[in-house]
Formats: sequence, structure tokens, C-alpha cells
Amino acid sequence: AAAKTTTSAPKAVKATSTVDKAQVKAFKEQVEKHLRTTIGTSPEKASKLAWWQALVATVNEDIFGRLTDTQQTHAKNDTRAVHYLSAEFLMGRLTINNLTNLEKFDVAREALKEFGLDINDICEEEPDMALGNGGLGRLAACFMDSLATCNYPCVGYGIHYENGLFRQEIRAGKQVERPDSWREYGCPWEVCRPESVQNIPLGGYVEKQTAPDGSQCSVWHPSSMIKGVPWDIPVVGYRGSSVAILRLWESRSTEQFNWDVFNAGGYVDAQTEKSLAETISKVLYPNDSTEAGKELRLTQQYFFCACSLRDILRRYKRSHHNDFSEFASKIAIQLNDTHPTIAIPELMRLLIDEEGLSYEQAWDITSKSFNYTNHTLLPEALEKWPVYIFEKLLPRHLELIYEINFRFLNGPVEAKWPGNNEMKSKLSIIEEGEVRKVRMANLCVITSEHVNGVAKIHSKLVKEDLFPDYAQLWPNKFCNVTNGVTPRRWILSCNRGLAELYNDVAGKDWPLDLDKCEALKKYADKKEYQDRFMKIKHDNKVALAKTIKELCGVEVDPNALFDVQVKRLHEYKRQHLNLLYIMSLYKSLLEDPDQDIVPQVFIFGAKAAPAYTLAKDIIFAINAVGEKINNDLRIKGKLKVVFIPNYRVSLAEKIIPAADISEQISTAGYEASGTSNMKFSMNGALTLGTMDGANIEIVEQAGIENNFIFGLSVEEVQKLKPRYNPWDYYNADHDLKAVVDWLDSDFFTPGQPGALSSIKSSLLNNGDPFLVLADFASYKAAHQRAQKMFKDKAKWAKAAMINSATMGIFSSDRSIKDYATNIWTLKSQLIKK
Ligand code: OX2
Repeated sequence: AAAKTTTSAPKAVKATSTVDKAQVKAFKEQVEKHLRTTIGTSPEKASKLAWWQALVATVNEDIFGRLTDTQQTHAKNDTRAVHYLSAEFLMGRLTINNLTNLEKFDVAREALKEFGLDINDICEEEPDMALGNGGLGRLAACFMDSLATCNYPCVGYGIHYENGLFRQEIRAGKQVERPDSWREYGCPWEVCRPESVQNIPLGGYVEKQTAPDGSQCSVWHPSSMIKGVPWDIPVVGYRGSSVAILRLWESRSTEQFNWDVFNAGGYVDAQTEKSLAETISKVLYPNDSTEAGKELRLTQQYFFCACSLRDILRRYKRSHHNDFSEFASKIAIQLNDTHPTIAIPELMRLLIDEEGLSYEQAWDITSKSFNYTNHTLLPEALEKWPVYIFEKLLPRHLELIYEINFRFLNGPVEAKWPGNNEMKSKLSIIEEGEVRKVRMANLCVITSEHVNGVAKIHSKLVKEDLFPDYAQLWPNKFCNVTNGVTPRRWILSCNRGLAELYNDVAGKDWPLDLDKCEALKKYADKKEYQDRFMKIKHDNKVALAKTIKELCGVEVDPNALFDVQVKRLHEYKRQHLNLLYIMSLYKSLLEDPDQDIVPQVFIFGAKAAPAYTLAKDIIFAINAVGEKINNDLRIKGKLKVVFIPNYRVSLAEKIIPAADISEQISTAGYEASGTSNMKFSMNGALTLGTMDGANIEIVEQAGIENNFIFGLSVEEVQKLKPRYNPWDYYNADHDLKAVVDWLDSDFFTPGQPGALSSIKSSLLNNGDPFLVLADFASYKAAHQRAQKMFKDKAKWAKAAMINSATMGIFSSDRSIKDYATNIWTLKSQLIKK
């Protein structure tokens, strides 16, 4: 029956939500109280920053009560808990998310309105907590939200970087990196916990001692001590269920001043020592999917793992004293990629050297406690640390790694492949060569109970291509947990219009059970619902157009198709494939300015690792091409290209709800999962993408007919790669040749011929491993299909609605429940108030 004729069917027309007046009044009073007594100002004088601080103080009153309840319940029940170790947590802003999860957003908005303030405007004062690079760090943040929401006992452990990911400025089209001091004026969400400070040894040497019974033991004499200071950030679950803790470690010197040096007149030297210790948590390494390979980076990793493990042990011993027999049944540790691998030998060391357990007992506990998530197959991302760095920083850990390796090679490997030295050297934790190296991923696989990839296809490749020999030894160790994203941040908080639509068609519980959104599917053919859905999209596009005007100075038309690619800049993600297509579209418009094409806005956002020259060249090229196109009157505004500087979580929240097309165009087999692909689909964008990562599972849900799939499959890529000759494609396709050659001219860079040549060269010389030219023709065809569909408004609306409605499985609640059931054997705990 049509929605109109059925009385029980929800209305497609927007309902106005009502907010309880008494609650608004109470909230208003609380904010004013904090403004006066916490911040020390008044409504008449307060700056926006002060208002924001007062708002946070108000929210914190709620949060800390619930935090205490959560911790008391867990302590009383002595629950098993998961400890999520991650070098990155990309939290973004917390205010709107916390208000949303406490179901106080509407109340807060109305309360601030009565002071004449716009809540969104006030919340713009909050700096992003950008303690991560991209997908891996944001995944950890979504997981914290889901762990709290689903009431799983947990702690997130990471590094309290003084500087998060650099702030990107674009000057004359080029990326310039600036420091990001996100807590320069303090962060009101975090609480320092001096009572849980840890001291971490570093450097020095190992002394062999012989015990009275003749057995050998090792004594580590470290050369320095670093203090680890914990900062806690509470993470509120949806509807305030439980409050999880994210504990981030800051490094400090153990002595404020080295008094001996100071007294001897060495004031400056004393300060140097202090600043060396503080360097450890100073800055996040800005590499995404590439290892840094720097001594300081290993020190960072060890520092936060050592602090976290002591914290875990301290808490365990509070209820179990020195009896470690229950350790593995109480503690699960998840390694978010190989960055925290050093926690493995550190736990061994703590159990053997400090708690007096035997090697066998320690190994039994350690190998039952750890699990490892792999996030990439890129060889340049697989961490390998030179043995000489270990000798210098962590000599005792190196000794333990050798021992683990020796027992592994002479145990399981020898049993399976007797006398096979080739297999031993392949599976060894140590890579032989001019510089001997420790392969961190091997140590993870050997130790962990479970090893998982992050999307079906990726997990298959992890098992079959990356670790095939380990999979023969332990076939059941390998599993899949497809990534997910939190619908609280990625729909409810960032797309209020869509959230209301779902409230109307699916009831109010969809943020806790995203499968409920499927209810929208049955209205996907109904004009009034299509209109409402596309009106929401249009409003979001109007808002984004305003942001683009502010940030890029470019006028864009909200009626145009918004085609978006936002993610870290990397050759495998192929922003340059997108650019080649834009150039070919521009070229065809120049040849025939009157052709009937859909007006399009191509939107980019991307940071490049500062040392990744080609990635920076691609940013420059996008800006140069955009500059030319946006100012070319001949094409009558049919095409716009914008590069939004300093892409980050808070920008994603504005961009994603406004996208019509989501560009997910990695070379098949390279993007482990992708997570923005899920956010885009949830918000009603159609995916223009390859059969890679989670795109495959997205299309499985939403239907291939509602998306634009193109390009070589994983198998085709694997087959083509060894014989790929880019010149064949270049010579065979006129249009392609013309745009590639355009890069050599000074057409886009007047007076600077060759300024974009590095891109051409990367595509043609040395055989481009990302096969950009091989996918060009099919990419172009996909765009043509998209344009055609966009002209059919009803068809597009239906496809967009189906995409949004079918993303239930990509809620990070589902991912976390998969981890809890299949990997952690963890039960949720209802919190008593
Ligand atoms: C990213 C992967 O590149 C991305 O595909 C995935 O969605 C994300 O992790 C979360 O799993 N650094 N970042 C990643 O891997 C590494 C290493």
C-alpha cells in the first residue's frame, strides 16, 4: 500500500522533534554555572572557546558518574577484558558525539540557543584529536565507541602525542606541513592519573649470571628510565550504557632536573636529558601504510607497550596477587597491526625476569593472550627492525626474541618440514642479510592465538599470499573480521536529516541495530520518500558548498553531481587515475563546449606523507588542474575541481553526507578494507569503485546495479602484473595518450613545463605496479554509466536509498561482536547505576 493510504506507515515529511523544556532549563543553568565557577567568566564576556569549555564541563558531569559505575561493576565482577593496543586513535572531536551518545544533543542545542548561540558554531572551537594517520587510527576510534556501546569490558592503550598528524596548508598548490598542537590550551576531556605513573627502562646491556643450581639467567642493566604518565579519555557508549577508557601515555624524564649535573654547572645538559625523554611522545609519525624505520619510532612503540602491560599486570595483581594461572582467562590483548608487537617480548620479560615464572609458563600465558590484526599487504608497511637497533635499545628483548625463534624453528617447523632450511629461513623471525632484521609480523603470527584480516578478500590474501606457510602449520589461526564504522558518529551525529528519516521509518533503535535501516528499502520506489531522501542530500550539499567557498574560495553548484575522493594520498589509492579522467573530461569539453553533460564537482581531500614526493606531486597536480578548470569560462561551470585542505575527521563529517559518488578506486588487492567506503554508502552515496577490500562486501549488500564497479579483479591484477606494459595502453588509446602527454606540457603550470612530468613518468617508466593505465578505459566507462543514471532522478534516488538502507553489517558493533565471539571470547557486562 502507498504510504499515504496506510495510517500506520510513517510520514515521509519531516517531523519536528520536541525537546523537554525542563531539561533545557536545567542544562542551561548547568552551563551557566560552569561558565562562572569552572571557567571564571560570564555570559556577557565569554568567548566562544569559554562557552565550549563550559559545555564540556557540563557533559563531563554526566560522563564521570557513569565511568565510576562502569569501573566498579567490572572490578566487582572481576570480568575478563580486552586491551586494545594501538599506536593510533583518530578520535576527531568529541563534544557532539558525546552529547549524541548521552542523548543530550537536542537539549544542549536548545539551551545554547537561549543564550543566542549556535551549538555547531560553538563546537567548531574544539580541535580535532588527530592522533592517527587514517583508516587504521579511525578504526580504533570507532571500535572504542562500539566497545563502550556494547558494554564490553575494555581499555584502549596508546600514545599521548603532543603533536598529532600535521596540519596541511596548501601554498601555491603545494602541501606544506605545520605542527598540530591539539592541546596547546589543554584538552578538557582528558584526566591525568598520576597514581598510575610507570617507569620504563631502556638501553644498557644484559649480564649473564649463573644461579647456584648451575642454570643461566639474564639480568638487564638498563641505561635510562623514562616516566610514563597516563591520560584517560572517557569514551561514552550510546545511551550512556558504559563508559570505556582510552589511556594514552605521555613520556617524561624521571627527574625534573638532573641535580648532579645542575649543581656542577650543567644546567643546559640537564635540560637536554629532560627533553630527550619528552621527545618520545612528541609527535605522531606521519606515515600511513609505510614503516618509518627510525629508532625513535621503535622507542615510542616500546614505551607505550611497556607502560600498558605494567598497567594490565598491576590491575590483574590487585585481585589475583602473584598467581598468574588465570591471566590468560582474564586478559585478552589485541595488537592493532604490528606497531605494538614489542608487547610480546615485554610480557615474556615481565613474567620471567620480574615475576619469576619459567620460560614455558610465560610462553603459555603470552601465546594465549595475544591476537593480531593485519591491515595491509604492502611490503613497505611490514615492519622490520634492524637487529643493531634492538641491541642498543632493547637487548633483553632481543635475547627473548631469539629464544622464541629458536624454539619455533626447532619445534613446529622442524616437525612439519624436517631438515628444510629454506623453510626455516622463510619463517624465521630474523631476516638474514647484510643488515639482520627482526620481522615483527612473523613474531605476531607465531605468538598470536588468532590472526585476522579486515575484509573477506583481504583475510583470504593474508592467509593464502602473505602467510601461506604459517597457514599450513596453523590453518585455524587465520580468520576474518570485516571492518565497520560507528553509526553514531557517521550517521546520527553528522547527518541529522537522515537520522530523522530513519527514526521515522525504522524506529529510534537503529543506531544500536543498524540492520533496522533496511526498513527504508521498501520505500525506495516511493516518490515522496525519494524526494525527502534527496532533499536531505541537497541540504547537505548546500552546507558543503558553503564550506568549500570558505576553504577553497571556489563557488560550486549544489545541483551538480558531487564526486568525492577523500583519503590518504597513495599511488595504490590512485588519485591520479581520477585526475586523468577529469583531464579527459575537460579535454572533451574544450573540444565540444556545448555537449550535454551532467555538471560535476570533483572533490578531493588528502594528506601526503611529508617524504612521499610523488604523492605531493599529485596534490600539486590536482590543484593545478583545478585552478585551470575552475577559471576556464569556455566550459561554463560544467566542471569544478576542488582540493579541500587539511582533510581530517571533522571535515569528513561535513563532506561524506554531501557526496553523490564515492570514489573507491584502489588497484584490486591493495586496499585491505577501506572504511570511508562504508560511511559514504550509509549516507547515500553510490560507490564508483574496484572489486577491492570491503567494496566487494558493500556491493554484495547493496547490489551491483546500484553502484558503478569497474576495473581488473584481484585475480586479473595478479595475472597481468608480471607482463604489464603501460606503453601498450598508452599507445592504443588516443584520448589516454593525449591526457598523459598533457602532464609534460606547461598547460596547467604556465611557465613551469615539466612540473607534472613525474606523474607521467610514474605511470609509464618502470612499469607502475598499480596498473593505472590498464584500468583507465573501464574507469571512464563507469563514469559514463554514473552520469547517465544521475540524469534519471528517480533511479538515482532509489539506488542511493538502497545503498544507505543495506549497510547494517558495516556497523562497528557487528565487527566488535565478531571479535568478542570469535577471538576474545568476551561477554558484555550490564552496568549497574
Ligand atoms: C588501513 C588500510 O589501508 C585500510 O584499507 C583499512 O581499512 C584500515 O587500515 C583499517 O583496517 N595503515 N593503515 C591501514 O593499514 C595500515 C598498515
